[in-house]
Amino acid sequence: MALRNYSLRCALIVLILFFTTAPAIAQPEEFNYDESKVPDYELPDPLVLQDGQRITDPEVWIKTQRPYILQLFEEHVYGKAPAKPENLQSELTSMDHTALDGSATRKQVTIYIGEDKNGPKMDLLLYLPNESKSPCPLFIGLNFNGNHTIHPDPAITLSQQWVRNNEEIGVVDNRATKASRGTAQRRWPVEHILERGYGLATIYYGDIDPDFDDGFQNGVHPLFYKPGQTKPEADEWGSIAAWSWGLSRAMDYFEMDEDIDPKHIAVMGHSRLGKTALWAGAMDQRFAVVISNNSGCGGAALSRRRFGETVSIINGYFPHWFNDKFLNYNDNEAALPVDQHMLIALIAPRPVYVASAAEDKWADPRGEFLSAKYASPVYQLLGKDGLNATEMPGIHQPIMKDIGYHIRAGKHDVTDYDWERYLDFADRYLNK
Ligand code: GTR
Repeated sequence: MALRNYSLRCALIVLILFFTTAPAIAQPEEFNYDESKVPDYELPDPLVLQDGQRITDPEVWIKTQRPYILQLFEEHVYGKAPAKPENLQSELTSMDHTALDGSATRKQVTIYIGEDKNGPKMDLLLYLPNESKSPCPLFIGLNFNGNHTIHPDPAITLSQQWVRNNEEIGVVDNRATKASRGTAQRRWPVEHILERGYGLATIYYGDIDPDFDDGFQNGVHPLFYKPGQTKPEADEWGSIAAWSWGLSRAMDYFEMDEDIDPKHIAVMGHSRLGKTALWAGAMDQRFAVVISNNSGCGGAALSRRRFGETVSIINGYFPHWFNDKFLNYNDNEAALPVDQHMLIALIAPRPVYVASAAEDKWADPRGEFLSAKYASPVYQLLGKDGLNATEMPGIHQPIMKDIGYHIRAGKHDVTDYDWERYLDFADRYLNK
């Protein structure tokens, strides 16, 4: 990693702790919130081939350009992840048809990544609505602090994994306690999602890779090292790619569970997990709908705008999120062969929803909107609408096209307003 200086590293650890425990994100010095100071920039055009020719045939996008752009993101941004392991095993650890006052079936499933059951594993929590069609469509989203935080339901297994210390949510010595139960329920309107006819699946993202920079010694990465390898190569997967890869492993499970309709799955994520949802949706076309909530830099926001969080800031705070090649673009965004509108374009023609929050300037709401806008020509080539808007809409004026977008009032967060839009958006495609 780029940061070898001890005191710099200590300062960063303090900052990371602050950033990841504070309810709202504070910003460091040296960032720009002034639209008039956004530098001039030129975006790579997703519909121009390497030889300069413009694509007019959807087949050329599908067969040539899409794989090429996907590989650029793998190589320069998120890193290459391994294929699906052959030895993936899952085990139903509990099932209750009378959960949530009888409205839901709760399943808990452990997905073992390698052969060794003491090695990395993901605990998947599922709530499926009893009163709706089966197999059911569902939302999957990774959570920040353990499955037990999304609902006070005492039957949810309390995570035993490393969790970032935070007394406010009952985490002591990096372990969850009973006081952690339900502490994130405000962000997960479980009953309402079920009432609307969807199941909900969630996994603690730290099951896949604990979110701190340990040189990739824990989590899933070491399982895939070649003999003698001790960390990913410069173009191999960082943590975001690993979390996304974990979502695909959950999808592998959905394909085997008769109660779930694997063709009608929406992947949703907030902030770093919104970045993750976008990358999962780009990599894995089995996700039918992709939702990015306040994903910002390295998510929906255009890197070249350098508004709020920049590539060098994010690589400085979170050196493990992207691959090492992404460090080449610190304060050097123009050299990137991609920008984030191309990430959204990779999801085409599947519906994607980008959501911003007005006070979340760190995530550059306008940059998130512009990505959605500049991805639209690819949707149009494939016979879809794209965003179908040239100007940024006002607050609480959602756009519900094949690319959806809204900006709501308030801070960096997931609110009921956001979920209501996602459910409406999903109804257009998943629950007909
Ligand atoms: C911040 C980071 C953002 C966003 C956020 C989060 O510290 O700068 O890119 O990912 O964390 O995930 O909550």
